[in-house]
Amino acid sequence: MFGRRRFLHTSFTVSVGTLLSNRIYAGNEKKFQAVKGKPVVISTWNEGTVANKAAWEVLSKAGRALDAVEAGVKTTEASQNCCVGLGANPDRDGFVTLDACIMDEHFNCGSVAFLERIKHPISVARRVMEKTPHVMLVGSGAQQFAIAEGFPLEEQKLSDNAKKAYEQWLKKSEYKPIINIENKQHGPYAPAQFEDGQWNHDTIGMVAMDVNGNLSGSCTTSGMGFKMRGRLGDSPIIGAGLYVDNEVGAVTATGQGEDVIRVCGSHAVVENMRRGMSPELACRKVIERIAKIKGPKAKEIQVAFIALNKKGEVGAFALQKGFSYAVRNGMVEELKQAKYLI
Ligand code: SD4
Repeated sequence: MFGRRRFLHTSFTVSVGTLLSNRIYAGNEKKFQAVKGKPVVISTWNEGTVANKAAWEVLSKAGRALDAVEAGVKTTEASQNCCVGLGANPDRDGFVTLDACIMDEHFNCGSVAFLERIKHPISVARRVMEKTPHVMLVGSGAQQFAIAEGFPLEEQKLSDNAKKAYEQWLKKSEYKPIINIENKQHGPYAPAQFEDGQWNHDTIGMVAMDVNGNLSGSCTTSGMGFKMRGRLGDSPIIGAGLYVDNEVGAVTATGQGEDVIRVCGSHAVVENMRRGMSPELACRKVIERIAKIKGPKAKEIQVAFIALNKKGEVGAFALQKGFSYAVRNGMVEELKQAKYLI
């Protein structure tokens, strides 16, 4: 499925405006004539390519960015994925708990966290935004709201993949519920990186600009695999895992949520763009700040940001090697490897 996409090994800021200004898209969406810098969608990790397709269905028909970012990440929530949706890895007590947030072009935002047994947390987050006077609902309250809104309560059950991974983790972590709380080596968190080199996360964050130039973003995750029960990362927190300012740009984050939260990561990247930085530089500056704060411990974690500015330029930057992000607009559909610091 990735065969027809171009894999670039170096990342650079893509001026979508430049790419599109002279060109009419002549692929499957023949009817759609892309205009300067828009529409465009970017999202985190390899799964982003699939999610972008669903978002593009909306954007290419002149739909709203908000609808695109919801539709896009719903595909990941519905897929078998280690780190998004009900098929994902559980917390250390064996329960899948989901976090998500969404933000539109008017600073409207909605979020759910520590949500169990609901297949599409991103859509519940949108309902929180649209139907309540609140921004965040968590835990059983969020679940209760979801049920009242007609979302089915799914079975309390791990996917086959998650069950295997959990059993494996229990063995390797020498899991001891109480002692591990104080055990810095094995708990309360699972390692940020597994022995095979894979990062212990793969959240999907997506930001998009529609044909009218409006920005929106979404972010959805099961959080760190084998996390402490009740733990929340950055993903459901507006300003940390996601931020949208329709005059400036939209940003989302992935990686070790604790370290994104402490610098209000996505908001900080947007503010850098407000001061005139390109999306990539704006991401880089916040990654550098995290690296400075962490010192030598920065080597133990991964954090990455993707950003889109009002001109339709996109960029990304990661702390470590191995972060990919997917870009889609009227002429580009590709998975890119982000530049990194360490
Ligand atoms: C979290 N930021 O819960 C999420 C995890 C993640 O890629 O993004 N993984 O901390």
